Amino acid sequence: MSDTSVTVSAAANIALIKYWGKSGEAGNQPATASLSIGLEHLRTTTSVTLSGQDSIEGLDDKATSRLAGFVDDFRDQFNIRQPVSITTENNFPTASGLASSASGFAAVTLALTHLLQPDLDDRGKSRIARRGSGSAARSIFGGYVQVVLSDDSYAEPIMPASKWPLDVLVAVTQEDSKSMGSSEAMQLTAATSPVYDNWVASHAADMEIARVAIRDRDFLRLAEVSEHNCLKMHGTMMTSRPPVLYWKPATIAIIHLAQQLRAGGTRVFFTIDAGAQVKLICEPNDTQTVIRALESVEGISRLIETRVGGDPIIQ
Ligand code: 2P0
Repeated sequence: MSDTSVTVSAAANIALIKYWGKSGEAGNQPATASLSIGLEHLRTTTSVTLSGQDSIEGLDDKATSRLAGFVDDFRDQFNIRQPVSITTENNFPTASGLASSASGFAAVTLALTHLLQPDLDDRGKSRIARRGSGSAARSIFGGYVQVVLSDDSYAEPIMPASKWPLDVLVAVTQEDSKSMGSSEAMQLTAATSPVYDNWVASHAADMEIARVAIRDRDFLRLAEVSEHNCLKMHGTMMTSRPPVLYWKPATIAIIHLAQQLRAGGTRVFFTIDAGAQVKLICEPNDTQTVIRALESVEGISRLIETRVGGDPIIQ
């Protein structure tokens, strides 16, 4: 770390209570709150150096222009003109429902604010990251995190990972890019699904149940509300016109497996974001049982093992 250069590692997160839908066009203002867990080992590492001219390395053309727009927006907000060189790298597959935009925009936000706006508080950083991607507001923090809805929504930590260490398995069932990006799919859902309004209206109740379950470390309660909220989000997507259907056969097979395992006493539940991958949240004593059970499922190309965590690291 120096006054002119910084490297930041920020982690991906997965929402147990989902953000799906925006309340306005600008700044990714979410229509719903959300509650997430940080993923300790799925990270974006971003270096920012103050330089004579802007440059971005490590991303494809589409992601590069999205990041360039974000950097311009950041400078406009704070009336800064300083050019920056950015290099960025993910240690997990991008654009397949593994939330690379969350860790990516959180990492660049933390690096830019460190160098150019060092007095900004965590809430301010979270708001900036949200402008890059709604889910990035949450990756400013590790552990258990919630988004608070306001005129300028932001995330805040609700419990550190150390207070309730859970394991997370990511079953990759699709290696290529998902069929439709999140922003476009959200817009389509809000405009055409007949159950979208109900999704928004019933959201606060799910948030409250999840918050209490986390406070009480009540695994079964968190499992029930998380699976319900996930299926409700996907039901809302699937009833759009045209439908947004991300799942693969293996996605459904893992849903059944998780429910069977839990009925037999194994502490596991599933969640699925905008993609085909299934994330399984397990109590550490049961993780090996879940891994063995997954061996019988066809169509899993990779299993990533991680745990709740993901505090950002500034070097
Ligand atoms: C979430 N997802 O809460 C939800 C659940 C996917 C399903 O946030 O348009 O990349 O950049 O704000 O954050 C993925 O969407 O969307 C997402 P934008 P983002 O994690």
